[in-house]
Amino acid sequence: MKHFLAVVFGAALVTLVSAAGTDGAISFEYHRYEELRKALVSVWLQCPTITRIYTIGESFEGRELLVLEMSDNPGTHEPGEPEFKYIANMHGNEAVGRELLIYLAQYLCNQYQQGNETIIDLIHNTRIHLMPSMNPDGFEKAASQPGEIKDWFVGRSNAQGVDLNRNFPDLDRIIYINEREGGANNHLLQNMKKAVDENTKLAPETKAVIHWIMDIPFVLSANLHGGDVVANYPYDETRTGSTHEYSASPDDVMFKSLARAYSMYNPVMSDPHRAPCRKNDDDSSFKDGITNGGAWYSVPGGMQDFNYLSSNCFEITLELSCDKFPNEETLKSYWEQNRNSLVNYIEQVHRGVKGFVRDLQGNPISNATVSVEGIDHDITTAKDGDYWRLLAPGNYKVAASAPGYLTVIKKVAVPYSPATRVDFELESLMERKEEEREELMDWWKMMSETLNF
Ligand code: GEM
Ligand code: ZN
Repeated sequence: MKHFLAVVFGAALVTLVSAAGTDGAISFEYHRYEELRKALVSVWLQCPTITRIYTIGESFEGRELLVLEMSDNPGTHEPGEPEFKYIANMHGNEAVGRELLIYLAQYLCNQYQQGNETIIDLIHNTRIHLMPSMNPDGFEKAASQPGEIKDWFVGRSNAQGVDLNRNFPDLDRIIYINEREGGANNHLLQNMKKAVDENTKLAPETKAVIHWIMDIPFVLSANLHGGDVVANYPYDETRTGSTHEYSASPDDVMFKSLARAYSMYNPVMSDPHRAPCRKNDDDSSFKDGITNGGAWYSVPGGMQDFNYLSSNCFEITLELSCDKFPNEETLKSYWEQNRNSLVNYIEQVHRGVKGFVRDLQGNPISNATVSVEGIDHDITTAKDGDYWRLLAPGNYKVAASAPGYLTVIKKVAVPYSPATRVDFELESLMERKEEEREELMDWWKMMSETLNF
């Protein structure tokens, strides 16, 4: 189908004509920084009621860390609606994920307008945040190398030479101590925002993303990389410090299921006969197109585990292409390989248990703890008392608790999807004390009347 789309962009009239290498309004080419901005603005102009562009900060060289949000209510967290994010290009030389997120934005907007019900439901029930580039400085450096073949490392780090996927606070080390000696099992950076701001070792890109993770109640995320083809899940850092060692998180079962939900829809990633990217690659830990991070190789200070250990957000790492910066002509085939995976993975945010925690008067209790028996990783309620607890199918005992309230425990059966709705009403201990006092008074009155004094 030929598309002719004219959109007013600033004062200029930008005309996009479909040609070879395009799919609807998607044009499969690389986008430099200015082109990336324009591509996001075009999506916003085409779908203004379901999109918003915002920035979470600036790179070291002053480029904006742009996000396109897609939701039926852009700009607001709707109580009960889960939030999802994709981050790409944190290694500036890994270009495929960056392009795929631009194409995904264009695709979701097109499909929404064309009445695709799956996409309409997804956008109405999810707040989706797409960040095509976490390292725009690195990308410009990688992209400005002459010729088609790019160096394997140029542009990987940010402009200060920092590898952003080694720059996050190493919370794995803390959780491994807490596992042995007792201590918090999540939200390890609570009340430490100031320490983050003052830490001179953190790159501006890292700081901006840390604040983003801490400020928005994200439930699920993926971090798009290149250089191999696999869906990688926590933990990334090994317990003993050895280079290769399976490093299960408390949510190992769910993480495997999430990684599979991506790999299984990608015919290349899930192909059991796929040849390794390079002859001597050690991908012996890959099965069904997924791997545990530590089993592959240990990564300290990564973003994936930081999400899981500092917030309620579950993140996996997607390696999308053997080449980090492949020829432009191959971009369309990467889109075709990953399109269904990208959409299906967003759908995973609607699994497990979700609901609200409130007091007996119906007031929301924010920051209440939701814990699952047998899984040593608690999540907390957001501002409106809403929570989302991703869980694989099974029977669970779920508890909601908050300081000053009596804990409530419920038995829940969880199917593969959709999420089971479970609300909690917590009785405040103050109310309980008042009730007990009144009961005691009644008893005393009755006794005194009976005994007649
Ligand atoms: C990786 S990140 C994915 C792999 N994680 C583990 N634990 N092996 C990195 O940051 O080194 C690969 C990449 O750069 O894409
Ligand atoms: Zn990478």
